[in-house]
Order: sequence, then C-alpha cells, then structure tokens
Amino acid sequence: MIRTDPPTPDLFRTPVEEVFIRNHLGPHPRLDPASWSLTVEGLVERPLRLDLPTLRGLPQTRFTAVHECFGNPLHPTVPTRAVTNLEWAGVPLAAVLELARPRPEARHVWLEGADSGDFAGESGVSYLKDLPLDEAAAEVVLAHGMNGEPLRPDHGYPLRAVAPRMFGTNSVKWLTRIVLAADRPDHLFTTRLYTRVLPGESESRPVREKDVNSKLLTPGDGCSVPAGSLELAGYAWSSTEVTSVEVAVDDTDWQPAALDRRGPDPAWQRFRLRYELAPGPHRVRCRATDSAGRVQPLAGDRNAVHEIHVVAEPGTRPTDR
Ligand SMILES: Nc1nc2c(c(=O)[nH]1)N[C@H]1C(S)=C(S)[C@@H](COP(=O)(O)O)O[C@H]1N2
Ligand SMILES: [Mo]
Repeated sequence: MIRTDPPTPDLFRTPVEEVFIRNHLGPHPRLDPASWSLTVEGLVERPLRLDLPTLRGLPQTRFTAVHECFGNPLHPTVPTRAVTNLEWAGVPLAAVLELARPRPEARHVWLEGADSGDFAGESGVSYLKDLPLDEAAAEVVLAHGMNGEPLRPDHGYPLRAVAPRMFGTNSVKWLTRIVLAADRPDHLFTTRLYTRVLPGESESRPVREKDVNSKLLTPGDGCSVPAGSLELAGYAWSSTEVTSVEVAVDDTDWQPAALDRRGPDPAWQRFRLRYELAPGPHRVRCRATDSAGRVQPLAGDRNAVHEIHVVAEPGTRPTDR
C-alpha cells in the first residue's frame, strides 16, 4: 500500500484530519455500533460481554498523549517520525478488569481487533497484541473519543485500546476481545514481528515503550526563510519526560533549546531556539535526552536525530521579526 503521511502540523494538538492511518490488514472493518460488543474472557472470575452504553456508564478519563507509529516492522531501524499528539477519551481498562476480576494466574492481557487479513506472507491473521497485566491495568484506556469527537472509522471506531507511553502498534483498533492469560500469545504481531534488541541489550524484547525522539517542525523542511533571527522549534517526546533538547545548525556545536515541562499527561514537549541564520542553505538538527538518560543517536536507528534543510534568503527579512 503506497501512501504518504499527512505532514505533522506545528500545533500542540494534532487535528484529526492530519493523523496518520496505519492498517496492517487492509481497509478498516465496518462495525455496527448496535451489534458491536467487547468480550472479556480467559482467566477471569466473571467473563463479560459489554456493549457501548455499558462502557459509557463506567468511569471515564480524558488525557493527551503522543501517538507515534513505530514504523514498518519489517524495517525496524528506519526513522519515519510519524507522530502526533492527541486528546483521548475513554474508560480505563482497570475499570473493566475490576468487573471481570482476573484470576491470580493471569499475567498477560491480550487485545484483539475485528480486522483480519494478510501480512508479511501470513494469511487470515487477526490483529493481536499483548501487555503484561500490571502494565495494562495501570495504563491502557479503552478509547471511544479522539480530540473531542467520536473515533473515526479508520482510527478504530467504536472502541480502541490506547497505551499512552507505548508505540502506536500496541493501541489495538476496532477492539472486540480481551483475553486474560498466563502466557504471551505466539502471533505474527506479538512474537514474530514488533520485537527488537535495544542498544546495550542482548535479548530481543517486544516493541512497547517509546524511544526518546524529537522532530523539527518550524521552519518546515525544504522551506525558504528570511535570513536573520528566527525561531527553530518543534516537539520532543519519550516514554518518560524529555529533560533537554539541543539544536545544531550546520557544523556548529549543539546548543541547548528552551524546553517546556511535560506536565501530568504523556504529551509531547515544545522546544525552541532563536537563531541568527546567515544567508544560504542550512542543515538544522535536533537531539533530545530523557529522564532515563537516553539520548537520540546521531544515525543508524529509528530515532536518529532529525534533520531538516532550509535556505535563508538575504534581504527579505520582514520588519516584525
Ligand atoms: N486492529 C488494528 N489495530 C491497530 C493496527 C491495525 O492494523 N489493526 N495498526 C497499529 C499501528 S502499527 C499503529 S501505528 C496504530 C495507528 O493508529 P491510527 O491509524 O489510528 O493512527 O494502530 C495500531 N492498531
Ligand atoms: Mo505503526
């Protein structure tokens, strides 16, 4: 499937129209909200079948989080920076688990969507992901709203999982089944794809927590700008708080940018640096560090430093800058 991502606009909250769409198994399933239901089964004291009105009657939560695609799982080190920042509304998974009462042997939560199809040479596969029970109970939200409107069909209507600190692949759309289990599921999207060996580790692990990363959004890549003083800005994010962002123009040293604090939600953080840009072509790079001490690598991985190219035009400097 060939498609280009919509550009990331330089706004704190990404408009729904600009959010990338990632469907591994073909076009989105058409689900009728009247007959749709979510089952909770496996190692639970009380198996459940929940309809939408019942879910809407449970405690609700609303928060803003970075929504980032890990990238093509067949090319796990290629940077895509397909990233947005969205406000989600839904029911904490914990509220549903409280009703279902997981048995003591339950260790993992499997989340399955209604879509099925072919991917990476396998046919008739479903979209299935899993998380450790304690992590899922602490973070996963069963979302029905995005940016104050009902989820659109492409984004998982009527209900999807959202794992706010994790890559988008974990946020199962068109959610219809939750299974509590003692083990991880052996499946295309859990154990065969979406696993990786992190720097400094020898064992491969599932793609879950987001990497430290950043993206320069102003000025836009490939743009002409007036030479002189201008703001270089964008967003940085990680599974934890980002603690610093540095910017480098051409081959000068890394300079610390001003950085907003993250706040209680796992949203992205704005960085900015005012810079005197001489006339001519320039390469601008940004590099984030998070509270876990992780730093974006210069090259070779999916979160390598982001770089843009701009041309500063002489004599076009507006007076209001
Ligand atoms: N059921 C289902 N859920 C899914 C997917 C999918 O193909 N099927 N793609 C995943 C991937 S890889 C990403 S990045 C996000 C994308 O969510 P979006 O299309 O709403 O932006 O959904 C995830 N959840
Ligand atoms: Mo993705």
